Amino acid sequence: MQQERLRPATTAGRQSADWLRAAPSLVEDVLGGLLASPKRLLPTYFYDERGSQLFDEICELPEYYITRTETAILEHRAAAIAACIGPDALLVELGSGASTKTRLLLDELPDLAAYVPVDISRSHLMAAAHRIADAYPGLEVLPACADFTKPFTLPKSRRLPSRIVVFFPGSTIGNFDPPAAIDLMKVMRAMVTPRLGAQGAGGLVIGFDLQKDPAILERAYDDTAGVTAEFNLNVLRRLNRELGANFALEAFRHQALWVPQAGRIEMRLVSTRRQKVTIAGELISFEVDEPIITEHCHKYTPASFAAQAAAAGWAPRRTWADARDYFHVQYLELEHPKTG
Ligand code: AVI
Repeated sequence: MQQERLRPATTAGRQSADWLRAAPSLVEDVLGGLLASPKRLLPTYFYDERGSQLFDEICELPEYYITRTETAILEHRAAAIAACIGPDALLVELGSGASTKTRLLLDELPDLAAYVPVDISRSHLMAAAHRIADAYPGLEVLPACADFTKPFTLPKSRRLPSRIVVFFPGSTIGNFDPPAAIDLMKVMRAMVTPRLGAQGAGGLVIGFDLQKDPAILERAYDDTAGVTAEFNLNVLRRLNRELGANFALEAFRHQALWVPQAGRIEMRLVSTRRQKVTIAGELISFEVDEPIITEHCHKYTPASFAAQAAAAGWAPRRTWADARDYFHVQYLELEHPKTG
């Protein structure tokens, strides 16, 4: 983990999905995934420069209700959420990206001990941290460049915090399969256990998407303008460029499929013909209609999310929903605050 003090940065900010860039070894992961059955690619690989732009466009699409809905909840409920966070807290945002939604909370938290945006992309992290520091002159901003799926050291604030609260919006938790999501929520639990002078038991403010009419879900991931299809196919373009692969993009089609038994949307790239592709010297064969699974987007019921949270030691305390009950923002506390 590298800790950063603020210094000038120029790159424009983005939405909060930079954590997905944390790829240890592209060749090994890609070959391992494509030689497996079914074939898989990590969603990590979506987020090259173009993929990041396309994700920003997705967030604005009429069919992609997630960003808009969560933002509306935060706009309306910021004061109540801030009351749960309480005075003098250290607020840690995971995968902070442009820290756009965070401002809604910061507006209601004038006495925060410090704000710690955490992101894997240093340029985006520093640019966003600067903008926040400029907009909130009294706030100590302590950006941390880290892969938040692994434990890392939290920076120390000048003022002693009363407690540590993690903010994890965007339904990014849904991109983790249940065991990995539980592990991540355990990492969050460890993050908020009393330390750095913080005496009080910590908390978590998290956004998660709910199960709903499959047609609405499938449209959110297969929009009429074809932006999500382009976002999905862009991963093959990236492999062609970075690994010298020879994917013919026109020989794959985008698919977003609701899988009810798993409670998730599966994004896939489906081979439209029998073909062979060379990647880093390896030949990969595709049958007609054979898919590569590129992303899982889990959708929860209130009970399924509570069960996942409980498995990681978290108990829900307050929940805020939109009028259609499409999305929840939830405040949780540790079930056993003393042991963390
Ligand atoms: C980043 N993540 C929360 C998005 C989602 O909805 O699962 C990624 C995405 N994939 C396709 N559209 C958006």
